[in-house]
Amino acid sequence: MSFRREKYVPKGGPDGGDGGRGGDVVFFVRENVKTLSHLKMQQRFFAQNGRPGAGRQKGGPRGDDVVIEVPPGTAVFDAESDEQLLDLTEIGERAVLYQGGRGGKGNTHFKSSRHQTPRFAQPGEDGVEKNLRVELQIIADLGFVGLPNAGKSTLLKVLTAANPKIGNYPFTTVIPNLGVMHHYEHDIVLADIPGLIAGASNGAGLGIQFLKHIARTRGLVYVLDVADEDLDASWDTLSGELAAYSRELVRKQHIVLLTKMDLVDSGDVPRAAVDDFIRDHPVVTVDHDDPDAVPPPGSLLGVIPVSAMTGTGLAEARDVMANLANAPVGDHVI
Ligand SMILES: Nc1nc2c(ncn2[C@@H]2O[C@H](COP(=O)(O)OP(=O)(O)OP(=O)(O)O)[C@@H](O)[C@H]2O)c(=O)[nH]1
Ligand SMILES: [Mg+2]
Repeated sequence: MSFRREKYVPKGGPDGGDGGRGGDVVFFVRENVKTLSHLKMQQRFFAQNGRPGAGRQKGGPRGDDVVIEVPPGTAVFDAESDEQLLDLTEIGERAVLYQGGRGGKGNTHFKSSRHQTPRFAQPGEDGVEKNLRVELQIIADLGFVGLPNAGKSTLLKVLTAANPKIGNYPFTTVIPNLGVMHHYEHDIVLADIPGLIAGASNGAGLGIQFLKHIARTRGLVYVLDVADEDLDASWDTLSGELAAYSRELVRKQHIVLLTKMDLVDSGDVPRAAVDDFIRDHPVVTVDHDDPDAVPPPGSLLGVIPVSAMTGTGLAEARDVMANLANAPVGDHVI
């Protein structure tokens, strides 16, 4: 996209008024705008030039603003420097990205006792022309994180109406999937991102570039495969990579789903590994009826054994996930 604003250069007569200001470039967050697809149709936006000043010291009217409507979750970047310019999350938010250029000064300003008939006026400021990149960052309530092949997409499929690709190989998911989980009167948006591997925070694998998609979630759902050789090692890899990526992710409340429990029930995987994990990872209990009971940031609020295949534990998982999505976010400092 490209924005262009121009300034009128007034050529007032001897009693010339000032030129009007150029219009502003404004982003406006509108609730019923859901995507950025309209920006694919129109890629260039112009705020209007200020209008010329006129004789008899009449000032020119201001140029019209250009207002670009975007959904909540829109981030605006300078396409050249990659600097983030706007982070638009609130419905109704109105952000002036560039102010219209100042109007020219009519020649009446240059009258003086020695210069009774000034034959010059000051030109208005030139407008700016910028290339911007506009990105919609998903605002899900909860984000799944897990190693590749852990079963994240399968859980999204059974918990929501989403139909993500599922495969018995790593990196089946290459772009994030979203699904809506209905839980009583609440709709909870879940984000499934590609699997993370050790070194992801330094660029290994696929997942880390998608962590920004879960950066705004209210909570994280770690998905661990009970068939993993060492559940603790899987946990350490995931939490280590998230910590290396950003402190903010570590401060999120989270739960663990120990998935593929059907493999334990069938005897293919020893139950002891699951019991040990639950024993070694105590959860913080929260009194949901007490509004002041806010657990500290980064609390583990549940460890639930589940199976997407048989449905074991999914009812409890839904309840715990709903609590996580609606949990108050504390402002403790750690
Ligand atoms: N036995 C069993 N297998 C499961 C279960 N959930 C998922 N699987 C299998 O595990 C494999 C991986 O599942 P996915 O849901 O694609 O895993 P993922 O975590 O999304 O994987 P990536 O997208 O590659 O990170 C598939 O073969 C699934 O059928 C389960 O509850 N029990
Ligand atoms: Mg997947």
